[in-house]
Amino acid sequence: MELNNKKILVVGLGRTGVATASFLRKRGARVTVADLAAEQDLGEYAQKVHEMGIRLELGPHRSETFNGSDLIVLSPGVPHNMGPIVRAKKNNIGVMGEIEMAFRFIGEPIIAVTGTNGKTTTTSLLGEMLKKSGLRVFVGGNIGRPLIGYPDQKEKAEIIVAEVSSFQLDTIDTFRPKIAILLNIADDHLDRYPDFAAYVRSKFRIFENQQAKDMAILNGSDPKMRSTAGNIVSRKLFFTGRRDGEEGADITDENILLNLNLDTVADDNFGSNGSTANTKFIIKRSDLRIPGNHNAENVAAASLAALAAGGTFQGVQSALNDFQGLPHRLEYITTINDVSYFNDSKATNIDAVARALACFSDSVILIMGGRSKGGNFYALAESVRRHVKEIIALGEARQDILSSLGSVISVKTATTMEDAVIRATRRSAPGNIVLLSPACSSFDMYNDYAHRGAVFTEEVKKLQKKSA
Ligand code: UMA
Repeated sequence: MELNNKKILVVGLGRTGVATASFLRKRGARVTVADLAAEQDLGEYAQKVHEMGIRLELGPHRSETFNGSDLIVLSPGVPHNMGPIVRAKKNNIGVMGEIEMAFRFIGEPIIAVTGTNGKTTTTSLLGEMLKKSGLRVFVGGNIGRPLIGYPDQKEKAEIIVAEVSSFQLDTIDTFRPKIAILLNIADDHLDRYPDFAAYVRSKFRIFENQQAKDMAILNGSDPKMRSTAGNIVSRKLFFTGRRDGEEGADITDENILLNLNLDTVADDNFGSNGSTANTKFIIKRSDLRIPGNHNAENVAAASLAALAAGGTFQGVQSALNDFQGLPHRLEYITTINDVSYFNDSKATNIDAVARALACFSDSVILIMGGRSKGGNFYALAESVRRHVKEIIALGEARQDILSSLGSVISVKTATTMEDAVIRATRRSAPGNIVLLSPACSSFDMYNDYAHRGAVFTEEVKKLQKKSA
């Protein structure tokens, strides 16, 4: 793809915008970066673009700029169907997302991971399994490290592991992962998609350019995946809900049993791990350091992909022995007066909260809320009835939570995280759990989910000091 001297517009100036602008600049493109925000809100990103001597166009997007470009590259946070982009497409101006651009400059095989929940955990774990198998790996994508940064990286990898979001899949064209994992699909991002069906279609695009010798790793218990699997041309493995004669994994209360034909997996793009056909491996769930059935699924999917990509079972096992989970995902903070505090700030949709609650047998005081993404909070009624003692509702969605779940359980509202943590603590008894698991995005009160999780943790630590 020729970029030299091309007039290219990068839309959105976050991590992706900076990395894309730098990539294009190095290849001689004439780059402009456009962002809706004001300079003071773009902080170090604006500074980096200035340092590269790249033109920055801030404020409302201008159709003249879009229409006057040879190519437009979108950041994931920029809706691909907004007016100026639709008009530019009508004028035959090429539009692609950052992962599509990156794919065209990456020769190494890519394993892509998507799903509503568990993407980052599975991506990180898979990266570790391959590294522990002695392979050189680049882990990036939606995980926070744009894929477009890889081609200019000095140390070359043997395999790329990329977390991809539905937003990123909306703007692909030829993106073809050798192995694609779809973990699960539940209500999310309904503030950006017209309906759930559109979101599901977006997720399935991860398989659309795969060929017969590529591999799809799917959730066999999900009827949506079962019914769509027939349209996927690549080889299919089911990491749960495997049926007789299928390759994949079986998850029992005690074990994860992996069952795949390894000798046919390795092709010229992946190394061979020297194993033979119909190989079976057993992972003991008691060895896992991340809790819950949802994490067993993440482990099963990552293990299948690692073995298929030339990793070793020793590498898989060694990564599992060390992997303690990621911050803001059911992260244990501390125990005060026999009440345990967990930060699950990354649970930004309803399904993620249900998965978190299912991990606790003790009564939970649940702090939830933030900016609603259009989901229906009442969908939590059953898990709330089973696991929750009281809800403390916070942020813009607090009244919505109160009216949706107030008939199921006691719901109190709070205005700040400090207030929420204090109220939750007052309501707790020895043996209870205080869990922040919001079911909402954080942007009404915080920069992002990590900021929200950090504020929660700080408030819990303050309490701990007081009680010491
Ligand atoms: N903007 C415009 N015009 C618009 C919309 C937005 O100019 O119409 C501007 C905003 O003013 C802002 C910029 O776009 O300045 C932000 O772009 P961005 O959100 O793409 O920011 P990045 O920092 O590049 O982050 C993106 C992903 N963000 C989103 O998908 C919303 C990050 O995922 C990802 O880690 C990063 O690229 C690196 O690949 C975050 C995320 O929340 C963590 N992802 C969602 C999820 O996991 O559920 C999908």
